[in-house]
Amino acid sequence: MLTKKFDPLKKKIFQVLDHEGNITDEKLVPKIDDETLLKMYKTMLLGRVADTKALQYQRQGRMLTYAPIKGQEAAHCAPIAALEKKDWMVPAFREMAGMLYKGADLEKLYLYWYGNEEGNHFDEDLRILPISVPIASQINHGAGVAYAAKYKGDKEVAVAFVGDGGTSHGEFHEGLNFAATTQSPLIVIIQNNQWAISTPREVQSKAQNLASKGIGYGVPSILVDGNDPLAMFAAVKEARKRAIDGNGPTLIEALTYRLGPHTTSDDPTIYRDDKDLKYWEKRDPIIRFKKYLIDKELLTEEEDEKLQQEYKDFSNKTFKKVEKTGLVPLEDVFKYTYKEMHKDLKEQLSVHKQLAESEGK
Ligand SMILES: Cc1ncc(C[n+]2csc(CCOP(=O)(O)OP(=O)(O)O)c2C)c(N)n1
Ligand SMILES: [Mg+2]
Repeated sequence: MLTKKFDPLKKKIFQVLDHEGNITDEKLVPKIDDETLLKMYKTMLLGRVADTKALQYQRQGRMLTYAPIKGQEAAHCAPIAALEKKDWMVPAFREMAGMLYKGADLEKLYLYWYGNEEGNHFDEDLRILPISVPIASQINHGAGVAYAAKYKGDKEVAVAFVGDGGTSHGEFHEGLNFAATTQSPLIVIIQNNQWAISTPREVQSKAQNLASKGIGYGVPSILVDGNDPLAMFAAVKEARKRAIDGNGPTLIEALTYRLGPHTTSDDPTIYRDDKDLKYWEKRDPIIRFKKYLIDKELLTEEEDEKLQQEYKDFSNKTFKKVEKTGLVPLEDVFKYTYKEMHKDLKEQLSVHKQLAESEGK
């Protein structure tokens, strides 16, 4: 059992591919058919290209705001590849490649970051909960969904995502404890990108690693190289089996790195050492996975270049479609945050209207 073999209290980290994309131990390689391997890679690559493009659109003043995923594609896409269609995804806000893998359209995802909540409403069949910005809310939501599945006797699991910073939040602990005591089929993935905005991981928590936080709740826990798609896939497959067999939740810490800014409002050059960035750029999950697939003769450099161009064109075409919908009126932000506008919101709306009038808008 991986959670026993790689004990987070002994600081062991589970890895299948080394930093260059070579297999560390053949026995650890999970069984994944070629079609799935290629789908995983292509979705991670689409995520990377669509992400780079989104940053550009925002800088051009065409997109409201955006939270980049660069560097974290394996940490959140490989877990989704290890699920069944009927399983639930409970995203935070930095899981675009995973959402694409689960079947969300890029158009919807761009629409959301364009500022339209319609982009956060997915077909029910996809079983993707809305993007949820309140930190660690995903763990309570996920625990609830998982408990419901158990209550109904449905053989399905929920996978909830949280950041390293989110593990300091109450809801992380409440949700994990609830799932443990009810033995609900929940898999929690901590995308430890080593920053909570500008707060580094070492300042965030004195725990030796974040996976160890599950031990206190009696939850099998594992620290995984989050830039290794094969290791992430294997860890989630095992966790899924445990959950389906009625043995409750698993906590997986995916050790990764946020190569970009926190959001488009952030400037990491102020607080981040360039040396760290260079170190992690060499451990890029896409480069590693590409090397593995080329060695396996499932992909060539030429095919990869073609895919990149295809995804650039697709992203541009998709975003142009989104722009045609036009920005939602700012008034909607005040009107639809709650069912009824309360006093403060009414006041804020009237200030907004006065300002808009004085600016001749
Ligand atoms: C409950 C709550 N408090 C504060 C915030 C503001 N906030 C947005 S992102 C963030 C940091 C999150 O860091 P982490 O959990 O590591 O996730 P990451 O952004 O690195 O993916 C904070 C504090 C929030 N969204 N929700
Ligand atoms: Mg973080």
